[in-house]
Amino acid sequence: PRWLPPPETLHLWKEFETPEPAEIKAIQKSFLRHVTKTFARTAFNMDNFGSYQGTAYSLRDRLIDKWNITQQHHTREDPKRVYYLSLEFLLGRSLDSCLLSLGVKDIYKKALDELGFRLEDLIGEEVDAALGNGGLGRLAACYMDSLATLDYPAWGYGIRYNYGIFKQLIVDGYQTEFPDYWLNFGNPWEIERLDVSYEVRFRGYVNKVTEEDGTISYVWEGGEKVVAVAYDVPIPGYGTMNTINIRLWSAKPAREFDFAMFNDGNYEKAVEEQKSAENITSVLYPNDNHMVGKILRLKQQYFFVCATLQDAIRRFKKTNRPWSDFPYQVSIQLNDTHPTLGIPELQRILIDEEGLSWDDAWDIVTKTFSFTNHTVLPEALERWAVPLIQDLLPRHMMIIFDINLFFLQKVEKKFPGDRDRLRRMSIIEEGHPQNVRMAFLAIVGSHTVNGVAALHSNLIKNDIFPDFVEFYEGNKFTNVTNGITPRRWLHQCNPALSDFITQKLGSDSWVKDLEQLKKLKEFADDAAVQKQWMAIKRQNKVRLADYIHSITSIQVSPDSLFDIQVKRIHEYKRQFMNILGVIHRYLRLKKLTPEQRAKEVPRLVVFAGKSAPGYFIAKLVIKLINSVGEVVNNDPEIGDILKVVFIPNYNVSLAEIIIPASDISQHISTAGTEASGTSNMKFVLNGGIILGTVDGANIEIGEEIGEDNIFFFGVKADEVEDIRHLNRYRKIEMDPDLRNVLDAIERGTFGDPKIFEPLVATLTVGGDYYLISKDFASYIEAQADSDEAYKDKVGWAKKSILCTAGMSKFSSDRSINEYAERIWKIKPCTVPATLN
Ligand code: OX2
Repeated sequence: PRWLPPPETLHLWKEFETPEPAEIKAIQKSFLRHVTKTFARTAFNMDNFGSYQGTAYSLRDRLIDKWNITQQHHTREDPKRVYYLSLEFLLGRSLDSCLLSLGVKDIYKKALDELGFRLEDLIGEEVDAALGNGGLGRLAACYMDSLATLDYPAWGYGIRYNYGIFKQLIVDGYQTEFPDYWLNFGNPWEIERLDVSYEVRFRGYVNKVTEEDGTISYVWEGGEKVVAVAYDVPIPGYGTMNTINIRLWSAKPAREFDFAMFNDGNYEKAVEEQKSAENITSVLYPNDNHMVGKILRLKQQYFFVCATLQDAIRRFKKTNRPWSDFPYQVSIQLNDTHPTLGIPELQRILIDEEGLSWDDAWDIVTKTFSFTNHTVLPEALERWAVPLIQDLLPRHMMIIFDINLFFLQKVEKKFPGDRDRLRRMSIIEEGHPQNVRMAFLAIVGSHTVNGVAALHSNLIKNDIFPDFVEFYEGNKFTNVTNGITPRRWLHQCNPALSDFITQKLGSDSWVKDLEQLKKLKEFADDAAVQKQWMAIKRQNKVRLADYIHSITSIQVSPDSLFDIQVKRIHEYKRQFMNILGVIHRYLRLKKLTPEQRAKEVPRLVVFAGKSAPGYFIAKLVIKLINSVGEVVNNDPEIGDILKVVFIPNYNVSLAEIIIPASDISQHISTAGTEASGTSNMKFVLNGGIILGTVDGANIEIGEEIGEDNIFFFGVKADEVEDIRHLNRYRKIEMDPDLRNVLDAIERGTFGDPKIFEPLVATLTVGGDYYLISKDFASYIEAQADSDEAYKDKVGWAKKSILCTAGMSKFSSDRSINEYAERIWKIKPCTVPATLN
């Protein structure tokens, strides 16, 4: 029976459930209470970390108040909810963003100031929550911010990895990896929910049961069980009550301890079992855009969807609605194919546990799920070996086979006798072993499939899933161009520019309504605004220069052009082409007289990004960048005219320093390979100019800000296949400038050339799959154009203003509203300040 409070005590609860007033004295009291009582510190035993903890816990109380009211309000209203399922959430730090969302940053600053602490110092004490690899995980974090801010009743679901993405150190120019044990000092931003837990089964066997009336059912039994425990991360909307939840699952052993085993003297085995359960959520797989078929990863995926669906179903069942209501109460978004096992899992629950017919169950499933594809790279498309799934999830494998059978029957009906089409469209790929094509399963089990930028959504339709487009007659496939949250990626990371924009627009309403930025266009030619605008840019460059100096001891000039490429290191993103371009520039500079050199635009080229630990070629690119930097930065003839810096351990917090400081940022993927990109949006929002290919969201950014304000180069996506084909069948004509650059490497200009042989070979004997040679001349030309443009200070300032002014479309608020209206069919549910 449920516990109910004695009515005469209700007022006591009320007092604690009502958010505290944001007053200096109240803030100081809650800060000191946490510092002394929660963390057992005193006035004479304090440091910045202690005050970070006290501040975070004080803020956490405010978050929880809002979060509780939100949850109670949603329970009362019971709106349709969206569940955003993602194996990655790259949240970064929370303190600053929470202070801003709750509108209490200034008052906290004052309160702390009076106590002798500087808020800026505390903010730097927080470790990043880095439960993601790159764009995909950060997108999920931006979407949570927008869902909360726009008052949507939404939940994020993910895994609470004990180790986030590894820490990158550069040793002798090479990437080395260190574990990111981010929970070591506690995590103020989560609430452990030992009361919310579910069992998850693996392996075992499937029992076929024939009922008296002859119907057949299946029961999945035996095997081993682990428990999923919930950890809740509140996400406050900006300037609203709505505070949504990311529920992260952590694996625990099902039984506290196997005492039978223990008593048999098998202590070690009993402990081992304990460990193997916890292993499931131990570590984030550090691959971006690349699939590795490890069994532990498959376990993570099932563990995650199994716990999540039990949680969603428990919430649905509270209101005693019929199952047919489920898709009208629940929408589930799959962030890539990683959570696709949710499709057979829901089907299994509905038929095996809830007793629905296959058809009724499948109708519910396909009305509930929708799927976002984030890549066209073949090595990133998930395929799991049938025997692996059969062993780990025997009942799911049966269900996947049945889903496939019924699906192919429909294909056969629509295209009779087309054997090759059936082979192409089968969810099961023939081979030794057979494989499950997870994207096909996700498409068949979803009502809507979207790509993440216009070009990418077209490539999905025309190049990677054309048979499915034909089969579903164009329905099902759509585009939702990615977006970024303007809260973190302008208001928080660039406070000077944010204040200036607010001043010029006369209001800060742009923070929640990015359409307002369009009004900045009026100021593009205003000399005073231009001056102030570029002064802010310079401040941000000084901040980055200081950071670079503190980390690498390299002195860079804030008066040079800051040319930045920061993202995961990947061949398709072509950091290799960038550094080859740098070498080309260096060789050219070396041929100039000192007088000629003095007329050049000084340039700082910044790289940052992690390589997957097992990605040999990507790691060599890092080494080459550092070797080139070593030579160039120490060449007295070159001085400030060219500097090359690799900043180690790129993460969200570093991005917040780097992005506002760019003059140019590079987004130079081979056309058709970068689905969208999202850092391109962040740079331009901060008044940086893109030098990039006609790829991903670069194209739409160009449309919005105007082609005069972006440096495009390179072949178009529809030319790539033909060029690759030719490259395979004839000797590649190496661009002569590129040949020179490779000669310099091979001469040993940047150290032992043997080291770089495998890298150089990708361009020569390797067939240059990413078309670096083909694009090299136009890349160099675009770089020269950017030098010329930078000399015109007024013209550049105008471009920069027009960049920011044109970015309205790329707010994640716009993306989320599109998903909500067109795909999830959910409406905002405004949470009142207090409940009565
Ligand atoms: C990334 C894509 O590579 C990137 O282009 C996109 O902007 C981002 O997802 C968010 O949509 N893993 N990471 C991605 O795709 C996959 C798969």
